[in-house]
Amino acid sequence: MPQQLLTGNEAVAQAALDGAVSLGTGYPGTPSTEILERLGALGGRAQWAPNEKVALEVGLGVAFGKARALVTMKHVGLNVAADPLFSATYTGVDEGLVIAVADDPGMHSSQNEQDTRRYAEAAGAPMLEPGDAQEAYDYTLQGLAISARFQLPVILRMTTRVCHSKGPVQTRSERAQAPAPRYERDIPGRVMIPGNARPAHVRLRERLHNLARSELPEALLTDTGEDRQLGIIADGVAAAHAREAAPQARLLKLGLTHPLPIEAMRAFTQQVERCVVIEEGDPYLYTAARAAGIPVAGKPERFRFGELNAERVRRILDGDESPEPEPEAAGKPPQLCSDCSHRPVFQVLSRLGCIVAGDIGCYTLGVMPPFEAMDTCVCMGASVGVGLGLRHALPAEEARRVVSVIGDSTFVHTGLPGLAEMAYNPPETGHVLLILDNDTTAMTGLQEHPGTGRRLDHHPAASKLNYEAIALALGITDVHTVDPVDHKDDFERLMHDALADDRLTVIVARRPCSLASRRLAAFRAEQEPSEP
Ligand SMILES: Cc1ncc(C[n+]2csc(CCOP(=O)(O)OP(=O)(O)O)c2C)c(N)n1
Ligand code: SF4
Repeated sequence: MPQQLLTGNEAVAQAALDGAVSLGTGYPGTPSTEILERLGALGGRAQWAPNEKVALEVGLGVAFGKARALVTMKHVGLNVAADPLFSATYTGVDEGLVIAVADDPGMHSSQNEQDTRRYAEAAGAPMLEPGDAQEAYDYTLQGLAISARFQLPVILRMTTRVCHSKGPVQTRSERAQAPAPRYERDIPGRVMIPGNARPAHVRLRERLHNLARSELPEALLTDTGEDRQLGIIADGVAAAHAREAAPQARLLKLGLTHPLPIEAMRAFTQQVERCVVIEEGDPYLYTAARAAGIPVAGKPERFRFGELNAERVRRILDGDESPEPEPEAAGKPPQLCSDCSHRPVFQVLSRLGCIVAGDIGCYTLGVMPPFEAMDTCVCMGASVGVGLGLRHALPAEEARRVVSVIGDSTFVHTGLPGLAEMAYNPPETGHVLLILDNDTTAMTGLQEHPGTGRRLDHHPAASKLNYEAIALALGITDVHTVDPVDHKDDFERLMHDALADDRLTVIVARRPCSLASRRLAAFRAEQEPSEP
């Protein structure tokens, strides 16, 4: 079998290709972004969706058409995609659909450390948890097979370490044969009106039950070590930390973590004197085990936060309550690039004393000194709604200082419905929406989106969104475009006038991200035919 040195993300992409996935779709988000980029680079069909909800819906459509799909996102993306997820488990799928979701324990690049395992349980989706690159490869293929066999979308739960750590991966020598797509009508199974959804829910529970009773839960666990005194139950990368911290212990490593192999867990605990559950994030395995009456110990609350490592696992196993060493002093805080087009914007917002309902992207760094010009940042797209709420609530003088600031990728992702709300329920003082159009999704590594007019591979797309036309179409008449770098004074005047006026205004501050411009120029130079 061929062997390659791959990160977990690269392994998922390779498995998608080898497993005959006909379409990969998703929305960028660290630590998941490279999966689709790699799939595209390997020659697979990979495309960015405007957001995770749309990505999952597209993937579901592919699977309804009896073809295989991979959908990728970071953990918070699953919040956006939760609506289709909870019904996709009811409708089921006709072919393999794997949803790769990357959690970020320790919040290296995220606003929270939510645990995707809760979603698998809540939505009733089977879930696989790789602990290294090889398992990322194997479980992606397993996920496609399980999905097709039990007709359910499967969640592949990754974490930052698994996504980004490299390891040797044995890959298949032959690619799977892609199934022949075709449409088979199934109205009761696909149209989730209450009369169809009620039996669909029963069907979902039966499918999960069948999966739990199949050979798979046992086949996907490993039971290693001889020790009869200490047993450890672990999942994902936590199992590797546990093995390092307690090489002598008996270790039950779970691959399928929904539905859980509860009876195998029970039998395991009966063969050891003491059994401890080692898991990152929420006490998901621990709670399930205890609810089933399985006598396991868990971890103290403080280990719910951040990533685990061998030393932290040792502390859990030893009941060591001494304070953990302070993390090494963080390096220089992140800053906007010196020639970033967001800089002059935040200088102006700071000078005008704005109350800034902010959003997520490079521009969130407008919160840092010297600007300190961001007052809220909740989740992608929230700038518009939060800004409107502040405008509704505050006394007029203060309300007139409120501006919503959103990046171009974020505007396309979830800002658009906010703009509809702004047009529909305008505050008495009006409102100002500032779209920072730097022609890229900079924060996650310069990905394309429907507003750049380029596809994932940077070649021209079929269309390019026109934000000004969208605002006009929604009924907002005061729409401006300005380059905040070359025409900073004009930008400041525009902002000043818009805030003073009680109208609804959209200002598009358009200036490409300097890094993205350089990368695009290099890409175009590469594409030019070389001289004979
Ligand atoms: C639901 C969700 N999906 C993905 C992400 C990851 N993410 C954070 S900001 C961002 C977009 C940034 O692009 P843009 O709004 O254009 O701002 P820029 O970084 O270019 O300034 C993405 C994809 C996230 N935080 N939340
Ligand atoms: S990558 Fe682009 S958008 Fe991000 S800080 Fe640098 S110049 Fe600004």
